[in-house]
Amino acid sequence: MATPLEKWIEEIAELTKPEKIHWCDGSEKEARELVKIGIEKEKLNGNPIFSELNKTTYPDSYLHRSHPNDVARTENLTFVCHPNKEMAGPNNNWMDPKEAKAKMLGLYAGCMKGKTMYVMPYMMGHPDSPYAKACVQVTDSVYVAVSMRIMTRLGGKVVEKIGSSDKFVKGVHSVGELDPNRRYIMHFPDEGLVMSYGSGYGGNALLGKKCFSLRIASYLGLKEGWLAEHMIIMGITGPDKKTFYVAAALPSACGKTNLAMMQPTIPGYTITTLGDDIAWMNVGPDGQLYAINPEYGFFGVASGTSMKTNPNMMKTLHANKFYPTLYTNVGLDTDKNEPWWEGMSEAPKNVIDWQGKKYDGKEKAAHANSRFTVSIRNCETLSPEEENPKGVPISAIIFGGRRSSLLPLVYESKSWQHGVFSGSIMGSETTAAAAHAAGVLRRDPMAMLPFCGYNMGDYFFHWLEVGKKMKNAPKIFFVNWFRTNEEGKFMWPGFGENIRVMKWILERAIGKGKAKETPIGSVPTVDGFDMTGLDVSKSDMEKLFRVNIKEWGEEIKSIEEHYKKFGATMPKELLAEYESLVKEYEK
Ligand code: SAT
Ligand code: MN
Repeated sequence: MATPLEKWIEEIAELTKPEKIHWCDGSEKEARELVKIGIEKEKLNGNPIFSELNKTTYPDSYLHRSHPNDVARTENLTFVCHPNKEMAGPNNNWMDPKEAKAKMLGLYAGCMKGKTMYVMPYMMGHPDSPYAKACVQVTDSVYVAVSMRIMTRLGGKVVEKIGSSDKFVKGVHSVGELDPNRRYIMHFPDEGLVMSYGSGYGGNALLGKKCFSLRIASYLGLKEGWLAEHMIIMGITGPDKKTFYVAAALPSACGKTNLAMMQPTIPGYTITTLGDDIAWMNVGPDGQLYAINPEYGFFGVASGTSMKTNPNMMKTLHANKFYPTLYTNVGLDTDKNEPWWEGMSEAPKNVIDWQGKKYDGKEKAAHANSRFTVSIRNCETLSPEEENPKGVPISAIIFGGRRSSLLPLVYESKSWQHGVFSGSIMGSETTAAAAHAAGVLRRDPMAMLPFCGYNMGDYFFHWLEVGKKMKNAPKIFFVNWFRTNEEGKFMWPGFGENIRVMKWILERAIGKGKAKETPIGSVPTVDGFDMTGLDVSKSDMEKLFRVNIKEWGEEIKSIEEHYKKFGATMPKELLAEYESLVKEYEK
């Protein structure tokens, strides 16, 4: 008797008509064979799928160039197909599930003719974790198959684990013609199914990542009482050798991965890394909040990563413990056959850019969204708790954003509800690197706007509900590394110095530490903040902690506009928090 998994694979093969079906076992031998196919046989836009980099300085590392029209997630082509539009909310594109299915079946018909279909059984989370989920993705891309080995716990005993059950998360992926007009990423939350066509890139194609672990999982979390969040997880160990764990959500261009791997500047402190992108958080049997990282690798932005911004990531990229490491859309130093990107070092003499053209310093060598894909097992700062199936207890939740004014370096929310309010109004100013004008504020609640798989008003409500289930809810903080002074200069040095902020957060989390109350929450007092050996003037520190509610007029108007978008689904508790902020302003 065929199992539901075997039947499903048969159905997909019937539809897509691959020449061969390859069930991935996740072994290194297999990965080496797939890479070889990508070097010798398959091409993309005239380039081999993989080219081997310098064997000595970048062993087991490969360059991949994607199609120039396929270099980032495509939110406009991403749909969440709930039975009705209201469930998807104003934060998602919606299509009727029947219509979406019909569209995808049309695109998939015969799309793998002459190709191999890779069947990838994988776990999101440790296989023994009560919070892990068994998944199966098919793909016709060897780049995706190799990437999934790095990013997930692929193969092993997953097929056995699924057995005769039909409860596994399904992903169907084909690169199709890489035609943006025939590109869709469709989510079917009720079926635990993702269908993706026409893109081979990152979050569009590695369906265990944003598609499942955030969009579908956030909806599962709503039904099952847990949280799937766009958060890093890190451990912080102080001089007393006690380790505390925090989870943090920061919008893009705020140094999220750098924070997860930071090198602390205060003696006696070390950090350990558990994840740089996604956290699944459940209330454990003891009423505490526990987090696991469902992923097993980093898909990090290469541009700007350096020994200064993230030395631990640079070391991770050279660790060469787990095969292989991929570089996508970076530049290439042709003398050394090494990857190169802006921010890494001075430009080498001979570079070709991410599209293979000679680099002349006018256009960027690496695409702004160039990436590396590397196993978390290579991580220099990996936490030993990464493999703990129970996850780690979370002492503090941190939200953040890039704000040049108004928001202090750090503040502590007054309660769980007030913390949810601060997450719900979270926003970041755009940087010049993005396609749009610099300095425009974009609200991105909990850094989940593109990833919440259902109506965001209901999501806020769910956060409030989870808070009520906990005995000992973590305190919620907000950080802003980007406040500027009168000359427009950043006042806070950031990077490894951020440990000082973490230290204060942990002191507050255990009911210690000095703080001053303000209308938006508590901020550090200058004498209660570790400034030993820090090159920031006392007056800048005072400015960094300053909250002047009289400056909040525009902000309040903008929050009102933001909340209006979610209409009647906005929880009344958050509207009440908004009202009390207005009262403080009007006082
Ligand atoms: O492409 S991914 O979604 O994996 C990365 C990102 O855009 O954040
Ligand atoms: Mn992300």
